Amino acid sequence: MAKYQDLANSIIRGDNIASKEIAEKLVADGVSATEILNNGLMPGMNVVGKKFKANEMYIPEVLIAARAMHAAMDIIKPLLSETGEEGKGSIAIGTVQGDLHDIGKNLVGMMLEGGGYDVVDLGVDIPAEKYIETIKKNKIKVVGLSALLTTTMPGMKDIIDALKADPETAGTKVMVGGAPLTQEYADSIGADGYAPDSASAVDLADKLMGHI
Ligand code: B1M
Repeated sequence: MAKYQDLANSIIRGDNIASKEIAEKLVADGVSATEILNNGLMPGMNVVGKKFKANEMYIPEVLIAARAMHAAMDIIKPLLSETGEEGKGSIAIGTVQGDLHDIGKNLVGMMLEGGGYDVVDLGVDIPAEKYIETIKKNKIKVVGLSALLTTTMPGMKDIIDALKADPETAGTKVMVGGAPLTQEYADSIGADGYAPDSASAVDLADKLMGHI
């Protein structure tokens, strides 16, 4: 559909007004949030990633693209949350210390909310102490760690070790995700689960929370 390409293009050129309007139009036409995400937003962000890597786009342009992505995500968020499921418990999520990437983490948060969870979103650049404090305060059983950089991935192990070292948080299950991660890496740092994308993050949360 040409509208999907228009949406992807609006992300690539960082036009947050157009991305919002096209997302609104697609929603009004009855297109599902998942289709908008998979056919418009993700392809757009993938092009941004490729151009960034090839030095054809620079940080300011990527940030503007991220703003356009968030503008469209705000439109589809209520649809992602409309599954009718509720009351499955609280999950805390955050991007690990040193890492400012939050688009994927925000998507995971939206999908978890849609899956019936109360999500405590800590934000980005989160040190171990902050996860521990939040887990204790909110009696969190599952915490999600996101990392997009190979340089910040190792910080996940430090957080997992810190959680295990504290009797009050030792039983908390840890799920990890982010583009550079693999199941093997997740296993090697002692995570309880790895999800490659936001949809499988909900299945994983259900498993870790004992719902399936
Ligand atoms: Co960054 N960046 N960036 N960047 N950036 C990457 C990650 C990079 C791969 C680009 C590249 O070179 N091709 C590269 C990392 C290379 C590496 O580590 N080997 C990179 C770099 C190098 C950097 C800087 C160091 C650049 C610099 O300063 N020289 C810098 C670091 C800043 C920092 O964090 N300290 C930097 C900065 C930025 C911006 C600020 C400009 C911006 C972030 C804006 C924002 O997030 N608000 C940015 C962006 C946007 C990207 C790319 C282009 C896109 C990331 C994204 O949002 N993807 C990215 C290239 C790429 O990935 N193709 C890149 C879309 C998103 C929906 O996917 O985040 O993978 P993703 O999330 C997925 C899954 O991974 C999974 O589900 C999500 C949905 O399906 N998932 C989870 C994610 N978290 C999960 C948690 C879970 C479960 C699943 O459980 C808890």
